[in-house]
Amino acid sequence: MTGWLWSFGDGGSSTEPNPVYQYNAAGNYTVGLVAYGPDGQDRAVVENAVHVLGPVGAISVTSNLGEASFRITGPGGTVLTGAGMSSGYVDRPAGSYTITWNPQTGYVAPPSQTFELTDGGSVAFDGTYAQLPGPDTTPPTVLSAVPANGSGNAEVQAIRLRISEQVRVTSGALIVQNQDGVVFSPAEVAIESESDGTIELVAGFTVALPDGYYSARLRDTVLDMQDNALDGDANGTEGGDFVLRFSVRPVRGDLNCDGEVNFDDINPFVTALVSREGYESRYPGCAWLNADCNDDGSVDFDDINPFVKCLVHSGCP
Ligand SMILES: [Ca+2]
Ligand SMILES: [Ca+2]
Ligand SMILES: [Ca+2]
Ligand SMILES: [Ca+2]
Repeated sequence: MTGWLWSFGDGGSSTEPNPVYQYNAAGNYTVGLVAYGPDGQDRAVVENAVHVLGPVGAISVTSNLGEASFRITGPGGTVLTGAGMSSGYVDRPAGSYTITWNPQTGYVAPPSQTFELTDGGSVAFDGTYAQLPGPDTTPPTVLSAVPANGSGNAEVQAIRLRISEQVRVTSGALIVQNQDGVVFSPAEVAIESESDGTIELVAGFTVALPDGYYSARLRDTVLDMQDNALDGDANGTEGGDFVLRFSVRPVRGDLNCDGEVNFDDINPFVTALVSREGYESRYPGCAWLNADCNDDGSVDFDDINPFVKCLVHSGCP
């Protein structure tokens, strides 16, 4: 060979046999070579032989959703698409990149974001899909009550019911009555919301409830915000009143909680004598200590004769 002519695809050329050439701009270049010798010339052309990278950086994409997918537009209209919770791109030309998240059923897509990628730098897109609330199919339930179900109380001026979620309470939904069917209407029914999402329904009376045996019934006309009816009977399906039984200053000798002391109290008295637990489960709301007819703080066989006296006198002396 006696001569060489290189063309580098960007207008540059060289006649060196083994030239070193520096490109000034990123791109794909076609390199050609014409070699001369005593017998003529040879020509070789290699298209896209050189890929010159410009200033580059890295892009990472993260999201909170496996089904996530996105589209990134970059300098010169380049488009990157991807999916999943994590993607990465290297050697991306510097410039402005904008991500657009595709919609996913049941979610609010993250907002679009734009970042400037600098040479040697990196940008990180992070998108959070927010789940749309699904329909509420869970009925509200009563979690606890004050006074407690089955308790005897010195004084009751308010009934407090802890309910699992926000509800709409219509008038007449809470009915409080004593053993004679006398209805006690609360002066005020207030709802107090707690940070854990539960609420407390407070029925306050202007004066303490008179002595007696009570039932407080919260009817299943109480609805949550999606119209699911109260599961007051706690059987897991909506509907069913919640019933609370308690007593105020119970009447000694009245073991069946009807406000009177008579022969109907004999069987429950025997039950109370045998087992407090058995009595309280059999007569919820009744006070076990009503069987303490000699007033010594316990229920035992010493109460039998005093109980008989109470029976005879239709009430303990
Ligand atoms: Ca609900
Ligand atoms: Ca139910
Ligand atoms: Ca009775
Ligand atoms: Ca006793």
